[in-house]
Amino acid sequence: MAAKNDYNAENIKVLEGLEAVQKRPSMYIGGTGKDGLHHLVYEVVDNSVDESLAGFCKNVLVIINKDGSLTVKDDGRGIPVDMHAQYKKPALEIALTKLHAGGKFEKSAYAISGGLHGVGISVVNALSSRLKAVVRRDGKIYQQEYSVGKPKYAMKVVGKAGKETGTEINFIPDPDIFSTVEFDFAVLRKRLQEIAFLNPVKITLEDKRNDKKEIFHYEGGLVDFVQHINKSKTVLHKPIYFKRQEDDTIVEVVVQYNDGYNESIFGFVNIINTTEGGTHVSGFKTALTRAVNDYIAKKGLLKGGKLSGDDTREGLTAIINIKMRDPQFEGQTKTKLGNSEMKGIVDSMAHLALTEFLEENPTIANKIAQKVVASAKAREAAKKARDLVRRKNVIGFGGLPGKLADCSSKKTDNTELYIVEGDSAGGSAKMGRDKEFQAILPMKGKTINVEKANPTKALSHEGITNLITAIGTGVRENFDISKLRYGRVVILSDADVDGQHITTLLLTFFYRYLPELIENGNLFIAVPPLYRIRKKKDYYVYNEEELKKTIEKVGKSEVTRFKGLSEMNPQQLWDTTLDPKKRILKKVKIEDAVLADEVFTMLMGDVVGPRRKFIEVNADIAEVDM
Ligand code: 0RA
Repeated sequence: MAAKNDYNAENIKVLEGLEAVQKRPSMYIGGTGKDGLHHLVYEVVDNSVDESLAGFCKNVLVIINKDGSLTVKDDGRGIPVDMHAQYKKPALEIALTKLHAGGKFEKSAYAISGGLHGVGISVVNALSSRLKAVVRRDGKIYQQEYSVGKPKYAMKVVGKAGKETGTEINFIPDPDIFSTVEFDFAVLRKRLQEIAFLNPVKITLEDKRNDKKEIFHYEGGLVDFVQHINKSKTVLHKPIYFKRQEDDTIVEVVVQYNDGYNESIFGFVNIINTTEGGTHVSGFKTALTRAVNDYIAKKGLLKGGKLSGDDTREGLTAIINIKMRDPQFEGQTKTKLGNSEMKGIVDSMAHLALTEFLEENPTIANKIAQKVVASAKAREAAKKARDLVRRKNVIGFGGLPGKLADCSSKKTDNTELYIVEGDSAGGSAKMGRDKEFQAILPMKGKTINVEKANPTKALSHEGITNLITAIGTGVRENFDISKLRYGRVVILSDADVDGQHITTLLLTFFYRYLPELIENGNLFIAVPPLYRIRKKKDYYVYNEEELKKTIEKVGKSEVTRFKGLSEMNPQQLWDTTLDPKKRILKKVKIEDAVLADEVFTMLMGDVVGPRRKFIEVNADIAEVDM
């Protein structure tokens, strides 16, 4: 018999039917939009991955079918089909039609599960207009179909399975529940690749709508993952990898420095991407700071001085992957690990492993030492440069930059800072704004590309210092959200390629120096209109489609294309981009830190190959500005 036989039909704790899920789907899958829809897929895939972690499944196939359904097929042991003594129903039917309270029903069979993830396949069934389960076990093929969670017939044997085992779930999400029922290849691709990096399983994603197919299988696990993240960077050494286990907790870490200036640390807990960090990440940071400082002190490499945590993380890419029981998730998006014991566990494990590694690998250790000592020296120089610029910049009032037209309200909640491209548009914006709550900071020309400049240079750039001073929070290690001077920071640039370039440069700066501002939801991009249509009154439109529609509606009319913000007078600027009642603001979010880091490095960094490839692949979707 299988070793983990504590799961069988009798052991399932049955609590309630699926009505609760149908009544409040968001409680179980987070929402009923695009995210919730794809959550259904992860829910099924997670079960297959759990089966692979238990050592019984090697392949998972995910197929987006032409009929709008999705199939997840694995080669695990197959969901059990034996009869439940009390319910007189096969375990398969119970697994699919009853909600198993207290997280996963098979909790004792599987060490890990966390967050929303792991609520069970029955939730998927409840939210599917149709679902078909096929199980291959004991030489037979069993099958049952369901409609909005209810069996259409009793489980039946439909054929012989030979030696083959596994579970196959095919479902159509319920269009009465979801606002969209169209699966997105790119969304699934991203998450499935991440799962494959973190688990020893081969995942194939197939899209039958257009015959696309991708296979994710990484024998190297975390080492492959860090190389994938660093592929557009010049790395200093081969990845440093270690894995340690203590009771039920598995800590797996990979570290690789590159010649850049950015810090990229990614944390995962039970395969959940902890974008908000948490105790595992802070434990790792403490360990790294200590281990590197100890090494440098021992070798006498930084006389008298000590490295700050930031020094030891310049040019660092690290992934911390934790598997543990009962993770507590906190934070705005419930992606911050809260278990306090984890800080100490990761700290001591990582400190020991890193110290050992540095001792045993002097060549790599010296490269890292040189890198971090150089960054400590540069940081010291940057601080001096910053102090100098700050002094130059102080023109009377509270050290604010002279170019800033501040607002009169001091209430951070409803105040706004507009960063405006060009002095002339800045001038119009100063006149057109509502002085009470809107501040204007004009940005002359293109700001510096911080992806290519070291922190000393970046932080002594005048535009950047003005911006930092106006925002008030400080950057990186000095960042303090309580000092934020405006509730919204809005980038406003022209609707042309130059404007987009300026926006990208600013976004790069915010992402690298003030990511907390983005995470906190304070950063926005204003959308300027493309055309003005004049017919009795003025209409402003923001894209070609709107232009066509408006002309159709109002008849022949005078159409002007705005070339840049500077062509608008203060009133027009107010009407189109400043007035909270009419303007369009896009909120900047970091949905996927791994991807964001990759894209910024690729687009703004200095390795040309991947950028060329990106441009080739995306050329046909880019808008060309004439
Ligand atoms: C509980 C026990 C056993 C397998 C599974 C669950 C299982 C569930 C799913 C869902 C999708 N794929 C899956 N594969 C396996 C094994 C019981 C035994 O054979 O001893």
